[in-house]
Amino acid sequence: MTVPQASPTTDLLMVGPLLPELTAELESRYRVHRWWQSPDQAALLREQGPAIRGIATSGRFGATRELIEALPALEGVFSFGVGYDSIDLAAAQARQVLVTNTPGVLDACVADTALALMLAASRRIAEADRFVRAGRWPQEGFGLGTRMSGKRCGIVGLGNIGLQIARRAEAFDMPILYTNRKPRPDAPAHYRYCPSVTALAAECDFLVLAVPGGGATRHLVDAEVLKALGPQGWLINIARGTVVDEAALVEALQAGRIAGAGLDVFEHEPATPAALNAMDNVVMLPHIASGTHETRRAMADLMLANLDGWFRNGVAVTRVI
Ligand code: 8YV
Repeated sequence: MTVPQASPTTDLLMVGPLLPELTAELESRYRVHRWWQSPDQAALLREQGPAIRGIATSGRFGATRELIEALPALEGVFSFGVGYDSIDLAAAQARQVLVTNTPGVLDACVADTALALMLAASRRIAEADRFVRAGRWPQEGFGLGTRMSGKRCGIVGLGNIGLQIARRAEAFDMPILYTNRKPRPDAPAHYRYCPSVTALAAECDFLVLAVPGGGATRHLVDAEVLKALGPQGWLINIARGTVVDEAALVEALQAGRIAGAGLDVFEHEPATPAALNAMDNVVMLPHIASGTHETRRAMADLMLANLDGWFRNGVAVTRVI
């Protein structure tokens, strides 16, 4: 994407570290203030705050009400990532501050990761890798895994990412079931709608979470849902850690109430429960579902297009509000 270089006269507050090349691009086009590295944040707000017109952030760092309210000239919060549960939308709305995210460009990679977790957990891929590296193969046999092909895939949240997961799961001959706030009218007719997460969990083998985070989905997967998923069922989470009651998940795994889990996100990430760390039937990733060179570049381009679009032409490309 070729974008003419702007003179760096617009002030941006960068909340936390972003891709190094994105940071360099931001710094060539804007006057960037690095919030997380500031030794005196109060002084930064006092001295630079009145000039700051944009917050550059990510799903990880978000933007709090305090920060949004502390910047009188703020026009927009520009986020790297599709999820915006860490951004205080009500505070932004009240200030008439726009919020942008990076939808669409990461759907394929996030869906790829969901399938990778489904296979890794059920076929014991990570555990088998550890077995070989530990030099155990010559002495011992490695036990059997669970077949994934043909099993029922239950998707919680049939948005764009959910649809991409469904398409991939169909290539593994998996019947698709889903739940959503309401049935998706453009979903293929053979995808079966279930009215609740518990009903879906009871009818599928892989329960795959693809809903947005935030208050509305907090602990959507609780002890009751896990019980319904049952001892042959696998929980896969590429959404947000907050969607799962993690204490209930640990308990269900310890009691053998579900077969295992594949998790890219955690309730208190980057911290993960010690109990999960010790379980071979749980595959854990450090929130990397969108983490490929190609997708992160596309996310960076979209974030830059939002910033440049707004500050040059008053039009952001992908607005949340
Ligand atoms: C990013 C994500 O890793 O897009 C999202 O919502 O969770 C991920 O793609 C994250 O936004 C970066 O912090």
